[in-house]
Amino acid sequence: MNKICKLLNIKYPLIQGGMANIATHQLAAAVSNAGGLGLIGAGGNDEEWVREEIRKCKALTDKPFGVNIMLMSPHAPKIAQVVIEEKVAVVTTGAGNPNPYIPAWKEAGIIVIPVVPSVALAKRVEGAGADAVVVEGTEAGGHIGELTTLALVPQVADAVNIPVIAAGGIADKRGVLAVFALGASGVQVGTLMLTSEECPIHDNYKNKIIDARDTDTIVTGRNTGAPVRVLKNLMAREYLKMSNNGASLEELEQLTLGSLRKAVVEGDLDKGSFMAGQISGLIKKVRPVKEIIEDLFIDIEEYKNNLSIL
Ligand code: TUI
Repeated sequence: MNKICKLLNIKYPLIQGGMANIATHQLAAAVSNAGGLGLIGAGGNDEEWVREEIRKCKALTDKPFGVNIMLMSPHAPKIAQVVIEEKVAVVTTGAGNPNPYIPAWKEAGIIVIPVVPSVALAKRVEGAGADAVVVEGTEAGGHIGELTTLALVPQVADAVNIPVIAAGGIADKRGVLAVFALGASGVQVGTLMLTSEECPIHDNYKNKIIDARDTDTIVTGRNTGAPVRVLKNLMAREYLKMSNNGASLEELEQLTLGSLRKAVVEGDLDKGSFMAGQISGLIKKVRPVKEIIEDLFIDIEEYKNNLSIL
């Protein structure tokens, strides 16, 4: 049996990305009900919002699900406590080093899976007691590291003994097979789930991904230390101008999270920040979560056996 399926008690070795302002209880429950691991993305929300989302998710599924904690958020310390109080099965973290929280989570019996952008952080979280790591390449949407999935996954797989889940650039069977060949035992998908029927965001956001070409994403904030991949639009160009003119990290973070909300809720094509990965160009239609997940894994062994190399 697959290591990730066993660790998480799920049918398919798939985690949904913990996308800020997007991954609400509706999406998380749909993914868990379809046999993956759904995540509630805490993003910049406070601990009471997260508590409510956890309770709403429990009402929609009896399958395991998790919470993603965005560590740059000022609410992260309190959310770290709420996941313990609400007995969440799995915690994933992003945008920082989760080590200070890991002992308390392990004490509470929570499965801890940090998202890491480097070998160094993968080793550090393994040493602190993480159960697995999500290794996210720079192809991903949102806040990203420097290395590609192709280069990073095998290096982390060789450097740690815990299971590796690959993220960044995966949206079909070929992507799944590729990262398994690199040493991953599971996948995390974000952009692909953004385009699911159950994802509770404005249709303009989904359509912008469906319409995107391979070259339609851009990275803002590379020179401020908070690189964020988004679909190209007026907002992205404005952001680049502001950061080139020396705006502070805090100002830019405010701008990003505020404009992410504009994209998600209002579908504002000019002022919204449409976080999405480089694989957007591969995604051609909005489908139900169950269909998306089954399409990734059903008959994958046969697909693998048909690969011809030499
Ligand atoms: O976290 C993500 N993706 C995100 S978070 C987000 S909300 C946001 N908005 C504006 C600015 C910043 C965040 C949107 N998308 N993915 C996981 C991820 N984690 N990518 C990169 C990292 C990361 C980076 C540095 C993890 C750890 C890290 O460690 C630094 C340290 O302290 O050692």
